[in-house]
Amino acid sequence: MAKILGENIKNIPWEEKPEGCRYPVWRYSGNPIITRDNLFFANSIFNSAVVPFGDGFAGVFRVDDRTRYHNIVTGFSKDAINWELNEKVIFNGYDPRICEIENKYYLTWVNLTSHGTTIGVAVTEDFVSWTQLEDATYPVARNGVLFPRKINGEFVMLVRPCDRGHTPYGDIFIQRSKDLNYWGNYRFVMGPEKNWEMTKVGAGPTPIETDEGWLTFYHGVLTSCNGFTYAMGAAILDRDEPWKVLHRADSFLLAPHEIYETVGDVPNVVFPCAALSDAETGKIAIYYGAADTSVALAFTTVDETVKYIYEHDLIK
Ligand code: BMA
Repeated sequence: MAKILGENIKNIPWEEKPEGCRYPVWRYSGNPIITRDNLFFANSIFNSAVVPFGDGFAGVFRVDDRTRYHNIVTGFSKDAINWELNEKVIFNGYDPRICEIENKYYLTWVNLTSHGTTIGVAVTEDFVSWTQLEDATYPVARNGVLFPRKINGEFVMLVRPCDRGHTPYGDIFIQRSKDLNYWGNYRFVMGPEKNWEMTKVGAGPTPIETDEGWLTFYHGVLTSCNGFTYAMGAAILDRDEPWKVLHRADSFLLAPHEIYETVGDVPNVVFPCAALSDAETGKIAIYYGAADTSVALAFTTVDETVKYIYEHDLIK
């Protein structure tokens, strides 16, 4: 039995695993939970992230508007399923992640510069006023994901160097910082291994601390004759030296199979950006972008996922 080392979230959204389901991750029956209808100026709302906040939840949402520009807005929810999104754009850019560290909420996102994308960083305590820090990378990088606590006194971020386009390669690296200003101590974490992720991999939700290591969901990309297919994998990283991959599933845990994942602005995309986890019950709720069009929700438990990783472990 693996154990989550973290907070209890009593009101974590949840549905039991459907009878007969043999997979470690199952979808919410009401998917997608957020669509373009949540904001009048949206072409699409997807690749978004949420955290517990107050007695409910807060989130940061990718809204591609009707000029097809990339914006990030905030939103709030009592149950983490029904969301009120704000019209106010807090930053331009895309694929936001949100991470609570020592009672502050850190937003990392793909920041747009004239030289290519960087990892933007901003901090808030209330989701209303934000302080933007220095970018955490030079161009070009995407998928910057912070760990939810300092490790050996340092902030740690997963990051994916890339090119200015729809990068045909990509490995996950780690970088560390004492002050969220100067970053260094870069280490390779992992690259593509199996066919389903052969083109590139990138970090997903904030890693979840367990007694087995950091449970880390990520996306892997396959190039087929019809373009990219994005699916979700999982690995367990060492708690003290998280660039060491202890275990890693050889196969995806969630891939585009449902209609809202296979049909949309970019077909065949499952892009996880956040996970809520309840230490007491081991429940995990995963938020993912579906087909670059909407936000969907899936469930697992720490036991289901860790068992699956061990049974399909590509680390010998
Ligand atoms: C990536 C990012 C993601 C997107 C994916 C599929 O490069 O732009 O935001 O979901 O492509 O289009």
